[in-house]
Amino acid sequence: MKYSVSALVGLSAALANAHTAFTTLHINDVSQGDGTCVRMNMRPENATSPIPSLSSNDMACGSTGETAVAFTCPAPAGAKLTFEWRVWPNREEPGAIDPGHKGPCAVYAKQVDDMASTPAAGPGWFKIWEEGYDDSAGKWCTEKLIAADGLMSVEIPPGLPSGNWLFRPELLALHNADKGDPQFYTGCAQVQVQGGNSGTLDVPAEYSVSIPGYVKYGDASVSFNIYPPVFPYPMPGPDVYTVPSSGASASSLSDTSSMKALGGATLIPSDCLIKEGNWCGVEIADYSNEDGCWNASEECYNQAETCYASVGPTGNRNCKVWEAKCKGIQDACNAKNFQGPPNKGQKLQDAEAMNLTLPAVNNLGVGLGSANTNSGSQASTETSGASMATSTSAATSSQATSSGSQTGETTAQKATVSAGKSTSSCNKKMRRRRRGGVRK
Ligand SMILES: [Cu+2]
Repeated sequence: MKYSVSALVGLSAALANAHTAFTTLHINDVSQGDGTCVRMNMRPENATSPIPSLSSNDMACGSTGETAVAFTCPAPAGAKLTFEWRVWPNREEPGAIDPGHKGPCAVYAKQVDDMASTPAAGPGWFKIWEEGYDDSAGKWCTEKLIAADGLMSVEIPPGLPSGNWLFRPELLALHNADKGDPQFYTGCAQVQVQGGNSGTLDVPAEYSVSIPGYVKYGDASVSFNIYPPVFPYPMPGPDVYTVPSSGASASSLSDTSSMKALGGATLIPSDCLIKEGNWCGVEIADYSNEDGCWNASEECYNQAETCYASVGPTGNRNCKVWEAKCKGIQDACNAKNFQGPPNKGQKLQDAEAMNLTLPAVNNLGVGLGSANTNSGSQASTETSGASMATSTSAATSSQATSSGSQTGETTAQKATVSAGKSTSSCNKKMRRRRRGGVRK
């Protein structure tokens, strides 16, 4: 029973179209692992393609996004979420999105009773952050995203009730919008908010939308000509909804059962020796004789096969790490060392670790961190946080209002694109470039 699984599965190369995909979720600056808790298009051949139609259910969580992934990531109420976008989901090359893809960004949220079975498509979505065109910086949101190495951060509104949530980052590329081809990119993060309000959030009707349905062909926001643009740009979708921080908004307090909050959600098992996407490798049972050894080897390779079969466009690096463990068991069996498993319970080295440094979220409506320049972003003001210390004046940028209209402002959630690191040079020492907060 010697065989190698990696030979069975070729990692499809692909995707040189310079589109983009949301691949990786970070919670409070900790990467959850490529693909973990992330609904993305699992078909490698078009994983980075835009959503084919504005009326498609794919608009909710991307193509194949109606299918839940196995794991849901826990996050404390008010946590910082960072969404990572890549041209090459497997990091084969760096880049967030082709520079020709200019347009706005947003993040939506939806509470789901059952993570596994509540449809993503349909009603219940509201916008927690957006940014369009920043006049003062002369940049679209996507341009700032590129400058931030594809990293976009928002704060979970502290007033959100505990429970299962889908968080949906969205990019819109407008380069062909005037020709009837607006290109949306999206995906969803499966998150279980913990320690928040109880009950269900009542989102006022004017802020609550269906996806698909919240934007239609012909709308000004998706027909906008960027060559040359005539501002202001009308943002797609509803205004950002500011979630009240108190429990006042938590309407029905009757159901506080934590069981319901857990509905359909499987958190990452604590006994994972290593994880790839939404697969987790668990230790092989003890054995003490020859048969047991070979059975253990086989069980290990079976897990490897499951790993390779489960991977999406982000790759299979950790499946290979797991497979090396299996090889170790096999080698021990051949050496007639029938006690095992070797290195029992030892966590395996994560081949995906990238040592990113994600800057703090800048508060309330601040858009993508626009470097240390004066570019400022959205109007919002009440930013806080260290990097913002100097920024006092508020709605300086006149355009904040003109361009993004309802962008951010006081409403939006803390948001910024963190000045992250290149997603590509995973093995290199990451640059320590850090883009501070927005200065006005
Ligand atoms: Cu594209």
